[in-house]
Amino acid sequence: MSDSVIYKTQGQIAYLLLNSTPVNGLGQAVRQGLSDGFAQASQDDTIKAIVVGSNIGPFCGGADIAEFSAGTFADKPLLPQLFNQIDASSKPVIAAIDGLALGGGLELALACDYRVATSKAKLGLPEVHLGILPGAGGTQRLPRLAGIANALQMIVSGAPVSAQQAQQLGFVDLVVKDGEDVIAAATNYAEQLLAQQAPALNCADMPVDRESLPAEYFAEFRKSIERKTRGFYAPERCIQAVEAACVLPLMEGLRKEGELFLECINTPQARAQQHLFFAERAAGKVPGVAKDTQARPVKKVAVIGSGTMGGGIVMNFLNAGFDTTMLDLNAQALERGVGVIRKNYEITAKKGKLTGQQVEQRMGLLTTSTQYSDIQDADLVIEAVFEKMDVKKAVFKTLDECCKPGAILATNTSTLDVNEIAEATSRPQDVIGLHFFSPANVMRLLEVVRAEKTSPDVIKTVLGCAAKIKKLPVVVGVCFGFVGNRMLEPYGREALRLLLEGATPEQIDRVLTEFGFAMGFCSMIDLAGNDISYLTRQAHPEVTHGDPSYGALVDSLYELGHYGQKTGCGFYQYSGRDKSANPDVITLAEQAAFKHGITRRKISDQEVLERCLYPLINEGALILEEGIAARASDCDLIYVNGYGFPAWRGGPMQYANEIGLTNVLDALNKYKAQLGEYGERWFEPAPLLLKLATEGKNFNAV
Ligand code: T1G
Repeated sequence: MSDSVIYKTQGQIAYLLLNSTPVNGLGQAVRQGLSDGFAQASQDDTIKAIVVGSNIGPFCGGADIAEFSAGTFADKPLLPQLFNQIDASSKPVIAAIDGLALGGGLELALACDYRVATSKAKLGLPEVHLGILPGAGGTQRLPRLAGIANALQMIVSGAPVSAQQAQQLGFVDLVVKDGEDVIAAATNYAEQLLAQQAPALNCADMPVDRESLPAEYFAEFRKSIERKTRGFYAPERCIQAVEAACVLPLMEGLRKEGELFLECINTPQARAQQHLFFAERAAGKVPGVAKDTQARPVKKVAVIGSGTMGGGIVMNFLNAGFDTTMLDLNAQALERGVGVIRKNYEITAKKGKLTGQQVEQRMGLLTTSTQYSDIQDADLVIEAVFEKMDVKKAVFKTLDECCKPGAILATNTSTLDVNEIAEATSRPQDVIGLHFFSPANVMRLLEVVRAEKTSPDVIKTVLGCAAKIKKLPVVVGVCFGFVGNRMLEPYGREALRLLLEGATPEQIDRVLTEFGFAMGFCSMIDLAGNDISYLTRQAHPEVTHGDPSYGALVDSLYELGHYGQKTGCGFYQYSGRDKSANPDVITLAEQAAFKHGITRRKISDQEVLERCLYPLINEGALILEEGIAARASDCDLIYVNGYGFPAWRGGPMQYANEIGLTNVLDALNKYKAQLGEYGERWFEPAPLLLKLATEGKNFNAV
């Protein structure tokens, strides 16, 4: 028997202990070990009960996700058959759950007769987050043990429950204190069962309480999740599987589950979501930052600037329990900033997501000051002042003079050169960019900008802080716009150019939202403010590469004071929550087209999509060539978590992998040829894209 599962006996009890770091993933070796161990225990007449547990701590993190893309998840023994054997066992099988039982890990436990768990254990079926559904009995056994409604909620949300909740829901029999030896507790439980001659239970004999739910229950449930699951394939299949449990006997229900599982596993969505799973794990591995690099201690945090970004950044650290000082030279602004933070917390409390006590606890960690001397002992300082180089340099010069040695000095700039800011201090090795996304207390993404001299332990430290404030850090290099805004530039350029050539804001936004973006480009720029876009371009004229038509429509709107939502008019007109077309935009587009000698024509939806997305992808390839991003999946994480790119497509680079780099290349070359001088200027394929497409490879090869 492989050492992936340890088999041992004690008296009349046999133990199958999963022994595969890091999370007992149910790869082929573990499946084989379980199958062999179970067969041995079943055939041994001296054995009256079986305990399934872990030899490495966490019970089981589920199927080995890496096997899906490798195709080895179908190597025998198969999980469903293995769990059916365990479920049908004539000897009671007890699961001893510590830490976590997720996916196939929970399905293994559900196939057991009884479950003992430690109080800190997390139990869940997160498969829907991987674009699949529980494929080893979860959709059939959980409804029998916890009821249809609870099972449906757990399976479609993918959210875990605590051991106590699982006990209330009926699929955990005993909860023991955290830290208690769960194997010993399961052994006691098994001995009690044997003493009571308790029967082995078989899920096949357990009824499903369909009658307890209204006839339209599933229809209502579908409606309730429609908006948030738009584009995802798996949620509907999860519902169909649970519906099957309501009408089919267990074995037929399991067959139906298996069919639906295979339907999901071969979808672009499943590939995309599993790509993002591993992308998040890979993002934490930063070239040049050794695993054993020591992080610096961070207890006290200071944020310079009490505006929208400053306040949002402060809230992250208060939420995570850090002593946090908000500094602003302007006392009124500071007072206003504190007021906004408290108001935000009170709104959250009104929604029942925070208690009054938690609001006061967070506000209690907040200190304000107008004096830099008050933050000299801060371990981490984050500057969030006006986006002007001389303003930022002045702040960093002051921080350099007043902050203690070893303090990390971070800038929240979204466009400026972090190397230049670092050189304004005598300690550039302690300077780093922390680019939060607005609203900073909500958006999960954190672009960590590594400057030329940023030291590895500074990077290690901010990655640790990011995890504590529940952010997803992605490390990028210094260039204009870093990764996110730099890739957004060609996307926005093309959307604006297409408006001159004949598209409408409604068409552009419809195509992009139908593609899956949370918001179309014209609505997004109206939200962010056309003035910001105009002023950023004024500060960085080099982005236009001498193209006179570049951003012409934004210039016209800016000159008219049509900044977007903030002025009630931009690409659309706004009155309150209502948004309507702004006919002036077409007139302004016609005038700009005439001025720049652009022929207006009917634009197809396909052209809108390709011209907005492919240059963005192409810019991603340039970024990879320059080493500004360490891997293509980092670009995907940035777009999915910071720019509303649909997660079910896995990000722009994964999307390119899915449609084929050759198709992206061919389309770029097509527009390069079709659009004359403009095409020559803006549709040159990146050498890396050309190379990979020519070699028949994709961005995962980088
Ligand atoms: N398969 C393969 N590798 C896994 C894994 C898994 N299920 N879970 C974790 N890893 C790796 C991960 O890539 C990382 O590797 C290391 O373990 C530590 O993970 C039949 C079909 C368990 C809560 O969705 O949510 O069962 O980067 O950094 O923060 O119905 O990992 O070190 O090389 O995340 O402590 C369902 C997925 C599978 C759970 C631990 N299960 N895992 O979090 O560490 S589908 C899941 C997690 C399934 C059945 C179906 C988390 C975790 P490396 P980590 P962590």
